[in-house]
Amino acid sequence: MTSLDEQARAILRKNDRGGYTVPTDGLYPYQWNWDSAFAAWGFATFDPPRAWAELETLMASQWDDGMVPHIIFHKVDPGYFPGPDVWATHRSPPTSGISQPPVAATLARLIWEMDTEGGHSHMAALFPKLLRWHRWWHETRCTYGPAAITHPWESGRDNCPDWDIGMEGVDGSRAGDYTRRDTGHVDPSMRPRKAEYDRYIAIVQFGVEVGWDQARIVAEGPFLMADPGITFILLRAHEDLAAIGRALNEDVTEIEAWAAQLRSALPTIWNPALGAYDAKNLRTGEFANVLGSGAFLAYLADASNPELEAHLMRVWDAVTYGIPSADPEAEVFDPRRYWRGPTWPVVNALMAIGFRDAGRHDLDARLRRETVELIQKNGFAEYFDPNDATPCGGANFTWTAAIWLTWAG
Ligand code: 9WN
Repeated sequence: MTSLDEQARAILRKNDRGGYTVPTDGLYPYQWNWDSAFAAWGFATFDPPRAWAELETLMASQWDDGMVPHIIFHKVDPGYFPGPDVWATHRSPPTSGISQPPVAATLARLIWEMDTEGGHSHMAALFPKLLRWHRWWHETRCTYGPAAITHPWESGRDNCPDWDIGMEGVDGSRAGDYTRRDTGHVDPSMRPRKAEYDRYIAIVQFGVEVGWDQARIVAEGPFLMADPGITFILLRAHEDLAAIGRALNEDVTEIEAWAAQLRSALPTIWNPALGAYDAKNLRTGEFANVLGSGAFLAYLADASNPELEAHLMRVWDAVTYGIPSADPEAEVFDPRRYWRGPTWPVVNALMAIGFRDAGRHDLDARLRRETVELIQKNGFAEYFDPNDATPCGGANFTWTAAIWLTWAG
């Protein structure tokens, strides 16, 4: 029996397609944005040059406007839907037309700390690209204050109840006929339902219709919601990018201003009725009234408070393993359905970065212990049932292996 460290390294090697890593074989055959940044962090523990290569491949697909897309379709694979033909962004290599949580600067900073000398030239070359991407977030997605998403897939927490009120306004009947591939790879009861998938596709179709004009998508698109998760991730990433810039003797005034502006917008996503940060439909101004993992990412940006912490302890104590993606006491809670209850080791790892920085070693130690137990019991699954540790979604998952090597194991 090989050790879990060895198994984790083998997963990263096996999911390596040459310069980029797929999240898992079969279900996700392309390069995904935030998965790739976690893969790089994992590689940094045993192969720093490969870690930098991962970030470089990701940033090489940056659009002219600065956006770094959520999927890069390096080699067409019929095993995933929607593929490049549906997204129709007409790029080479083909990409999707939305972005994903900007964890790259935060993880690049950690990788650089692990490879200070060897990583210097890589970090210096990546800095201007990360800067352009952060400018894109600021100018294109933060026009309402907090970070907005134009598609649930942009949040990375695709199917979480946070987006239900925004999805109600999307006409899924426009999607027409199509064949899903995800439900052929994993148990359909763990995946989003057809009604949600129809809407995902309809939102993509709108992007295609307007030629992926991001300003029009924000102004007129069928879905626009403030995402607490991305808001905290971006705020933290701005601060990490500024720290990287200072170490490189770059002028970081612009980045500091973005961070200050984003921090000052946090009260607009605090829902007093819920007593927590909350997603908000930016078309109507209505809060989702849903307590989810996005709110708890506040720790990553040093933005938690006692009221939020009381909720965190309540939802955490209500399950056995890890922090659940939705409130176990809420009606919508579904312990195995995609982002509607299960715990994600990768999200636990992000929260733990915040716990540690806040000096909350008690919370870090508990989360680590529970995440280790999940992986020891049931392997490197994409996510887990937080009540009984059932492994869910894809197996041999890149980011679960990566956070084992960097944090949990
Ligand atoms: C759509 C790859 C990605 C993750 C997301 C996760 C899931 C895709 C899907 O898989 O999303 O982007 O088809 O379900 O929700 O966070 O990056 O692992």
